[in-house]
Amino acid sequence: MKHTQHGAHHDIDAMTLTAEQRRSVYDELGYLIFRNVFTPADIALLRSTTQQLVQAAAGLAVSNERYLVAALEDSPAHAVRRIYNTPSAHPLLQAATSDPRVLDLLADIIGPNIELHHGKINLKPRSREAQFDWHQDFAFFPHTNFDFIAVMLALDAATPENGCLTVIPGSHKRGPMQHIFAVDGAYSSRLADPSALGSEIDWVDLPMGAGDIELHHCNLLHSSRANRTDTARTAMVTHYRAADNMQLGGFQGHHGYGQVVRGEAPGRVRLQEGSYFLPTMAMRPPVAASSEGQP
Ligand SMILES: O=C(O)CCC(=O)C(=O)O
Repeated sequence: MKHTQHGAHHDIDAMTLTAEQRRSVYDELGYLIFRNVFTPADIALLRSTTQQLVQAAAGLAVSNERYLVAALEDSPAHAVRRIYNTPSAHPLLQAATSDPRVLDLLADIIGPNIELHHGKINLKPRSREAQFDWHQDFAFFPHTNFDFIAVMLALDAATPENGCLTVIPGSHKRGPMQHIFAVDGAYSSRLADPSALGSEIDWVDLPMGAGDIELHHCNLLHSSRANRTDTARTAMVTHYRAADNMQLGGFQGHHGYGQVVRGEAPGRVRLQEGSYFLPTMAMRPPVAASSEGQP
């Protein structure tokens, strides 16, 4: 896979933009990057908490409801590639999911009433399995509208070499696409129509520094490659939605699911006109020994 170079707009620090400018860049590109939102001290704490949780999984060779493990290359051992359900994993991680710095950024985009959907930590041990195929998050968690956002907080620097996020800017405007889900004991989905990925020249890598935040629209096509280095690439990924957005299919019921983290529940639902594919897996929380449908 060829790696594209970063275009000029990808170096913009959305921290320097007004709320109106942030909305307009988000509408155009489908994502925003905010630099240095969390301090080095915050990141050190979140990283050591993550390390404690990873150490607690030492020797685990089969995934369970807390950990997704991957087979290492050139070694019979396994390593953690995901910690599920961060809001229930540790009080510090729970606090990070409702951190006002994050919610302030979100409020500019999806409004004052915000619900938590689910949270996880993605790690990239040196394993071919620790990568993400191209997908839209909406396909896994279809909702009544598109105010459903993933927030990625980098706990380590992410580079093209260690598997930073790659996106197709503007792809969210094409709306939800059909995904094919596979039940093979590991995360697996693919786009029904791979031609939607277009030309690699339009793919953009999003390097991040520890403490940076990337947020993206639920219909933004994104992926990330396996880590080809010995440098860690850890990211806390939390999904939020506007409180008038209701889920139509896919997994629900993660810890903290539907919790209002900012504002209030308006007691009504907003519908985005359209016809959407429902994921082909049952509506249930993640299950031991299978990460089926966990983007
Ligand atoms: O951690 C990454 O690089 C990608 C994460 C992602 O796409 C996801 O969790 O849905």
